[in-house]
Amino acid sequence: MRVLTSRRAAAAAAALALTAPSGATAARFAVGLEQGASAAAVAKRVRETSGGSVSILAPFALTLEAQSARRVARLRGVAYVERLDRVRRLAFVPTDPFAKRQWYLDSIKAFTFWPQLPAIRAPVYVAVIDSGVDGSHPELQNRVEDARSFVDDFPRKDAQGHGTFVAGLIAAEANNALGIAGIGFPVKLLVAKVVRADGTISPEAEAKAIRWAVDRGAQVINLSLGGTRDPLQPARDTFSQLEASAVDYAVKSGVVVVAAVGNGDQAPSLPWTYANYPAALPHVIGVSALARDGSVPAFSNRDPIYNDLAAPGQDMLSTLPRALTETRPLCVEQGYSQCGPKEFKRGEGTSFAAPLVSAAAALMLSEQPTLAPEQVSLLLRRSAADVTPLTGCAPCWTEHDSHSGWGRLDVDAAVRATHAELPRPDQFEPNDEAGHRAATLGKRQRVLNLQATLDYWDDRADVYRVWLRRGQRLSASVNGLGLLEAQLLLWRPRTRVVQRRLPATTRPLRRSAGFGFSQRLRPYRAATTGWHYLEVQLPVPSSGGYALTIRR
Ligand SMILES: [Ca+2]
Ligand SMILES: [Ca+2]
Ligand SMILES: [Ca+2]
Ligand SMILES: [Ca+2]
Repeated sequence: MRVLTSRRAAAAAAALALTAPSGATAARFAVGLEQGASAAAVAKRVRETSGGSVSILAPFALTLEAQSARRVARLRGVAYVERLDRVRRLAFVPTDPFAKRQWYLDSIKAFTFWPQLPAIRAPVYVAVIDSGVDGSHPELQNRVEDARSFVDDFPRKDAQGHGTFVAGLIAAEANNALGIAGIGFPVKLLVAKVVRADGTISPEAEAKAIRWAVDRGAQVINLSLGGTRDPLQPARDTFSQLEASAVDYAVKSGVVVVAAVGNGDQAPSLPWTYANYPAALPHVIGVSALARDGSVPAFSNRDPIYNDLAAPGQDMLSTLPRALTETRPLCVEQGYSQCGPKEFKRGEGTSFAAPLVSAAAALMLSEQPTLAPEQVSLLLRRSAADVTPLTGCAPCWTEHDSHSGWGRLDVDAAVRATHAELPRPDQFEPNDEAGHRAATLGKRQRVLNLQATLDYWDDRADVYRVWLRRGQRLSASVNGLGLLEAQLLLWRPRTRVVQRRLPATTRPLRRSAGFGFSQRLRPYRAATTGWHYLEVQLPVPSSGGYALTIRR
């Protein structure tokens, strides 16, 4: 063991020596050889011309270390000359004139993954369900694939400006020598207008818009909107079953749903300790805001569970409809938020944090189009940069916290993660409730073995419909594979609600016994014939796969 350790130390010392600069100005080059050229003969000519040191790398190239490789490219037998000592992963830097003022681009490493703006293979469709988008805006006119209004107004008009601001963050044309750079360069927008003139949104319009976006081929849905959640005061809790069903429809269709956790200035008190709906629904990626100094602003709602990650949401710069900025005719940057009304001038809110995550999800799907929503969500959370007191947020503790979720969005790490080992998808999602929302299992097989996943923050329950005849016995066991301490609950036929039930109204027929990673449901003899519901539930913070066995 000692030998190994000292050899490693020696190797480390050698590596350090190699990375130290050898001569102040010497640079390294690759010199490509023309087909059929003699490597030795070309090496001699290169050495004489440059005065540097040359070695043969392979039959097709030489390496040259010299002050300069000027004139080498013109030598007989040389195909090309290329510098070798450049950083391989140069970040693409957008040339848009306001890009330097988009401080959030660096903070989330928006373009680090790409050495230059890549050619777009296939577009990724992102739905912006909002106040409409100014369809004539020069930064957005080529990015809007389709638009539909679910209120009494035109979808490509945006009198309020919110939707155009959100759309610009996601998809403003990058590298067009104009204005800002949107992050999602492969994105085509599906614009669904749902905000009424008074600024409110009906759950019907939202649900119709989600359905339209899914059917129209959206791969990501951005919801920079929401309503208050208050589990302690049901009277002011705005849970909507319709909204939950619409989100289920999207998740079932493989669509990533991103929502702002909401701003406390619309809540009963500030800061507010619960994420808004729809961010607080399972499978929805809830996004909180970060300030430029790394803190989480007071307006950004806290939530110990449904706050998934944080992204910049203060001092934001984006596109605005010209009709809005024209009210300030002396402002030169027409069509951008710095010329907008007060509320957009230095745009802030979780509304503007969520679109950065939507764009990141689109970039991940551009790399790996087959990713399931729960894979995108888990990769985004796992690759986030932890927000702690050291990064500027005094009340944010290590790893997940109620202020910043899993931390700051890191686009580079998230996109890289799509090329590494992927988390297991769950083919039964969404199956978070009893009734029609449960996953139906085959009626006939006596023994059912299946594998699925649970996640305390995003998918706390999987519910399966299991057919039992009167008198038939059922037993089950769940194995959390060393990670999950899952429980089993069996519910009687015609149960509709198990997650949001009032505790006194319904009780399970059986609960599993045991502690740890393996739990068993002792045999139950059915009192009536019908679809029973077997729920696998995760009461403690963890995430991973499980194996479920059902015998009847
Ligand atoms: Ca631009
Ligand atoms: Ca943290
Ligand atoms: Ca699941
Ligand atoms: Ca589930």
